[in-house]
Amino acid sequence: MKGWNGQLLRVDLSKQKAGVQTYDVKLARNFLGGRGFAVKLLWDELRSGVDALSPENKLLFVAGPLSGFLLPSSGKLVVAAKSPLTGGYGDGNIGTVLTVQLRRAGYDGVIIEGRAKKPVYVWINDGKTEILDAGDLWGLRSFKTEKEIEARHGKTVGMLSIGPAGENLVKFANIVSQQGRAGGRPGMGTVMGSKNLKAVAAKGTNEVPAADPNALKRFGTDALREILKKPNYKFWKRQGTMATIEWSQENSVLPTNNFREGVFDEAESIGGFQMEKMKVSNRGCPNCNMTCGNVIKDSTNGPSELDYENVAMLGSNIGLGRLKEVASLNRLADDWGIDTISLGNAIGFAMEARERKLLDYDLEWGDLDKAKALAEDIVYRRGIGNTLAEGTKFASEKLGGDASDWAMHVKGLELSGYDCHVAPGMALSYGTCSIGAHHKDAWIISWEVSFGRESYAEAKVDKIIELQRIRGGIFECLTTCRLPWIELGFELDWYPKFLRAATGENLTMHDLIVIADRVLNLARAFWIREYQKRWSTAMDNPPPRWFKGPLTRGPFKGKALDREKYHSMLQLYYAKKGWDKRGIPKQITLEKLGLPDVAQELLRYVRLTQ
Ligand code: PTT
Ligand code: SF4
Repeated sequence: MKGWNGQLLRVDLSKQKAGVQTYDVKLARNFLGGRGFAVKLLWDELRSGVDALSPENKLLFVAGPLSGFLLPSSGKLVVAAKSPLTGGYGDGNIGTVLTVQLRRAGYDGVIIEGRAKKPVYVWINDGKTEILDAGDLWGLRSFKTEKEIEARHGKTVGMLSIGPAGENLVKFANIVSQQGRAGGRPGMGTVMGSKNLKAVAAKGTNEVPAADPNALKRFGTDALREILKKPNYKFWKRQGTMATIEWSQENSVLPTNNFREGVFDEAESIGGFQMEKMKVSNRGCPNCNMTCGNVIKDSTNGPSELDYENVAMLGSNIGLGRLKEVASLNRLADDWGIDTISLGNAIGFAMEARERKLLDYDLEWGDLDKAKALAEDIVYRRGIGNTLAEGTKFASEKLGGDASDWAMHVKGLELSGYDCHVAPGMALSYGTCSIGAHHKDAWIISWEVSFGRESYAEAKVDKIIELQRIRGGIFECLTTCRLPWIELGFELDWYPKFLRAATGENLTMHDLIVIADRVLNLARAFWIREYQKRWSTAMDNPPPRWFKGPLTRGPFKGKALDREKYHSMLQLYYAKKGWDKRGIPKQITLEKLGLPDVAQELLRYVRLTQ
């Protein structure tokens, strides 16, 4: 095999053993890599109903066939497991040197299984893998952990680690790398913590085999040059995703006070231009010339790397309008290894609960010290923090009353940063994303705003399906960053060319779309197998707030989503996907995608429509 190493590393922490597993070219052709491999392996190797925090769950780190080559923005890695937050399929995409080192060590992925008796970390040094004692690292925050591991194994190693949130099994703990890259929103850091695994580090010294190394080199050089020429490149380097703050405010989708509103009075002071005044450097993922991490200095906690989601969720959504303060909370979140999006939701939810007198805790919109104190209580599971550490859905059920109406999640995963009171397409995208409420699979909002905000037209359903295939399918399987394409217009037809030079496989865009459909349907099947008779179309609904509680401010004052029209869109979406009225893939759909065995297994749990 070329492009793919054809090898996975399997590490059994219970048995303290690591072994190499080869895989078939069929897996590569049918599932490509990254999310594709992750979904397939989790489907094949987990039993239905497995406890996500038990040794039986598996944690996967999977690269794609372009990772490790000098191709644009190719330093990303999928981290996946059954999610302890949602009970369904969970993954995230993290930029990390580990991807490059892992591939150079000869692996396309690592499967972590079992649970170590005491804290450990895994050290992969080319062909040799050791499971080492991490007793002295346990309890450390993630930045310190990285420094310690670098001191042991050298500055060039690639590494992923968890902080105290993962250790304390906070359900939305994520995994951190390079002091500011973080991924695995649906509790991938929690699964790591449940396995007593503090970190994974790797170093590899081999070349990843390519089918046509000369062509690959040429394409890489040309593509990187092409990116530099894109008209938006200079502005992107200045602001990265932070420009979205001003855009969201202008379009009334900036999450404000627990998604109650879409405009925030202090948006300007947390926006991209304000950030530029404070920025000290750019950081990024390996093999990327777009380096979008905006570093600003926070005098209390050290440098903080700002992205749109971090600032929207830890800023406007909790009423905090001073960028320096947002940065300080963001830096802490990275150091604790907790997802900023879910944290911003949990804090916003608690602030609203306190306002409604459902919660007795000293909190106020926009008060940094109180927000920090609550965040720390969540990370260390103290008092109400212990309840919120289980996720906003759980906390709302515990608080009772109408709290579930304004607990902002889909399937248990808290919403990322777009208010959808007047964005039915984006609401449907959240409703049908394969991990819960995340914009990863279909960020339709910018297209939707220009197409017609209030429309529930079929064109929106088509656009969502198209985006889910490209973003949630192709990019997640390749594990390359999608931002060159979305933000700068870097053309999609580069990718089949890269793939051909790397792997020798002649995969057309159409072939890639079929793979995407296979992967997305298998992810859906995973959810159905977990939820079985508990599955219903309500799982694909956005939070009730967007239907019931119209905006009270801004250009769309008085507007909210229409429940009936949303449901018609959802049914149309199902029909176009080849799913039945319950949102379950039809038998024929699975068979057409080469998944007849999946259909047979699903039949054990639910009735399938022909
Ligand atoms: C991603 C989610 C996002 S999406 C952001 S900011 W964004 C938040 N970042 C966090 C953070 O930082 N620290 C923290 N403690 N928690 C955080 N949670 C949030 O996680 C990220 C970039 C960004 S920045 C985006 S949109 C794109 N996402 C991609 C993707 O999903 N797939 C892909 N093929 N390419 C992508 N490119 C972009 O990558 P999750 P990163 Mg991320 C500090 O992790 O779980 O996928 O959730 O990994 O390396 O930081 O890059 O405005
Ligand atoms: Fe990483 Fe940003 Fe480059 Fe994407 S554009 S690879 S997120 S630095």
